[in-house]
Amino acid sequence: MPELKALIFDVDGTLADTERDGHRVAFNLAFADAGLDWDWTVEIYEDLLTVTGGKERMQYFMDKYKPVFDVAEDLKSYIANMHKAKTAHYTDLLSRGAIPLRPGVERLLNEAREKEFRLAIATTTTPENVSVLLEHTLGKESMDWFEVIAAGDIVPAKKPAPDIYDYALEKMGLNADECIAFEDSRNGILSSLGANLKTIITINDYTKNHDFTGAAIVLDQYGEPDSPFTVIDGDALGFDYLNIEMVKALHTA
Ligand code: XBP
Ligand code: MG
Repeated sequence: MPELKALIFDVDGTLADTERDGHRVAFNLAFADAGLDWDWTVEIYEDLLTVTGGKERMQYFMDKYKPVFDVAEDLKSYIANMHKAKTAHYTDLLSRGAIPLRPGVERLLNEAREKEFRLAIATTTTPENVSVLLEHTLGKESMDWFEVIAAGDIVPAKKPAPDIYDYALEKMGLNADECIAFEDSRNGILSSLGANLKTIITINDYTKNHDFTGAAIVLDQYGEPDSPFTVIDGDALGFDYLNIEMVKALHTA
């Protein structure tokens, strides 16, 4: 196995728990702006999360839950406009500090930078959403920590397709076996494994029952030196919080 050179992170659910109290809330605010009484409850949103991409998710919702809903204009541009409003609400929420990073994320990123690992992001969310999260958690300069931020419509086929990871690898000029991916969901791991990347999973409330076959390890969180992770599946190789030594060991294992 070649030496580990880069860490590639998913954003939603992995860096931060953005779905329930961020994206979901922003979708509902955009629906209200448009005069719609649609309410994406915490429960319905679990089903909606089977589709990645906000525009694609709205289309799926209409097809499944509002089959008689009709708009005068072109449906694609109707969805695109409503999605713009959703992004505005989401960035507004996050710029007010609504969502923190998950435990251990900041520590792991700092350690990776100290040890000169290369960093990238591979996500289906809109680029502005990544910037606002990073700026309001790690500071403005953290945008420069990631040499590639592969996000949103930059590739036509979103996760579970491997395209977004393939894109990040190509931009970095690295092979999959020189990198490791960090994910939280079934669609995420299908995408990263599809790009031949070893993948470390941290679960959250929405993804705790997902199938993570093929993961290097499944954890509840990265943990901190004084607050260990719980192993959901796999061998933690004697570690009790995720640091670079453990990431390297999982990459070689
Ligand atoms: C993230 C998503 C995104 C966000 C919404 O999935 O599915 O669609 O929920 O973002 P992953 P946009 O973590 O697997 O990348 O509304 O900006 O599309
Ligand atoms: Mg995710």
